[in-house]
Amino acid sequence: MIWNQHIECMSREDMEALQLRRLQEMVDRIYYNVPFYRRKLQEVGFMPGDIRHLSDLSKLPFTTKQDLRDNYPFGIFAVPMSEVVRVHASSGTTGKPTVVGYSRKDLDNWAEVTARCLYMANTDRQGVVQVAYGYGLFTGGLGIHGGAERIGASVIPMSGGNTEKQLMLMEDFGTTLLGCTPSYAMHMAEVLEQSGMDRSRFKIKYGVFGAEPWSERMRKQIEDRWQIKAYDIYGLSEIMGPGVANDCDARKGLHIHEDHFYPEIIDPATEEVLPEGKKGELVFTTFTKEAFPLLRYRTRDITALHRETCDCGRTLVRMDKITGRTDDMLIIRGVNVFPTQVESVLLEFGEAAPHYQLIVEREGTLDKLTIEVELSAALFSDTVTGLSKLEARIRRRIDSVLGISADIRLVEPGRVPRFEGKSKRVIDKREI
Ligand code: DLL
Repeated sequence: MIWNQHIECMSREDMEALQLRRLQEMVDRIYYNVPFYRRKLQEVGFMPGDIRHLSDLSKLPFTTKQDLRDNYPFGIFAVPMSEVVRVHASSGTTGKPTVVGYSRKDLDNWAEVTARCLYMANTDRQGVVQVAYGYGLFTGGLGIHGGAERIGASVIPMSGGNTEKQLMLMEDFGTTLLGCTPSYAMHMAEVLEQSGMDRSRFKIKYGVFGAEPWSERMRKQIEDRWQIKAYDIYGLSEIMGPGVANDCDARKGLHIHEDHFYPEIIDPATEEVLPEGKKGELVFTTFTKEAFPLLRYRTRDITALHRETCDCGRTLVRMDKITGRTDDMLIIRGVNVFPTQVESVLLEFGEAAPHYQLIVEREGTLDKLTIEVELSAALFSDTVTGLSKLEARIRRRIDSVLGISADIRLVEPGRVPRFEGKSKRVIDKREI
């Protein structure tokens, strides 16, 4: 199902013409309306009217998270507060949050792109959408909510947590699509299995999961345990919130709504733009945002782009499933690893539950990784020899697939924390 055939299946030529026009308007707007950007653009000798090709974008400066912090709270807004109808914020681990603003038109465009995502996940006005992303300053809840209302589905605005009630209403209200983080979907599946409720009484068929990296193996586990189709939804508050991209039934990456958000991939070290298909840091320029436009925002997310037409018929550029963020990457004795790579190896073992945490410590000048892996309930009663054999098998597999040595600590079911929102997989004791 395609929500906006005209845009989502537009020829590359027409899309690029639209993007160029929108980029020219956007750069002019920030030049005249945002002193922060005027300064930045003047520093590189840019004059309004200088954008003649899309590739001219690569001459313009980046925006970083630090720029947003330096201009806290509303310093980069491009419209007066009387035009701002909503603010959201992402809670950083330290200090002040990153604040983002929306005009009425921005909310309208947000609902449009999120509607496209829900259509990709086979949900239309017949759908009953249970939103178990957090409502509040986090963009997840209200973002999905807006898209679901736009398509005319029936929305159940649950927010995160209260798992038993989520399940009860899911059964009673006939939810067909669930939106939440993949880690919470996993936790809900677990509570459902333990509750003795009858899965056949549920109508759920689809899920849109995101807000954190998750592996293909985690997707398989969620699909098997829930007996649903799980779609990957991506976004970040700085650019809009959920709905920047979503995957379709072809599962060949996530379609980016590039008529609103223009992606580039750069080498994070040299800041050079990389060619199609090469992995690097994802950078976004917003074309249509009025209240909080961003020029070449460095997301720190790592992916690659693909522009050939998808099997689903959409021509929208696709990005690979995000494997991690530049700031999530662990360097264990010189080897780079992302938590999702560890997750993928652990889930090869049927005996391991999909709950784990990575503990990184420093011993002298070397980093030491301990992986806490939760056992499935069935295996927990195994003999000590059985368990130490499993531990050795996991250690060898981590070593051979990822090239790192890690201590494996098998723990009893329920020991690793569960999450209602974004999960915390890494405990980095090196910073303490
Ligand atoms: O997490 C927005 C969102 C809400 C997306 C609900 C999807 C669903 P932030 O809190 O600003 O916004 O966090 C954004 O989360 O830069 C990625 O690192 C990560 N992220 C979001 N979606 C995915 C995904 C929301 N599908 C940051 N896969 C982003 C991997 C994701 N990482």
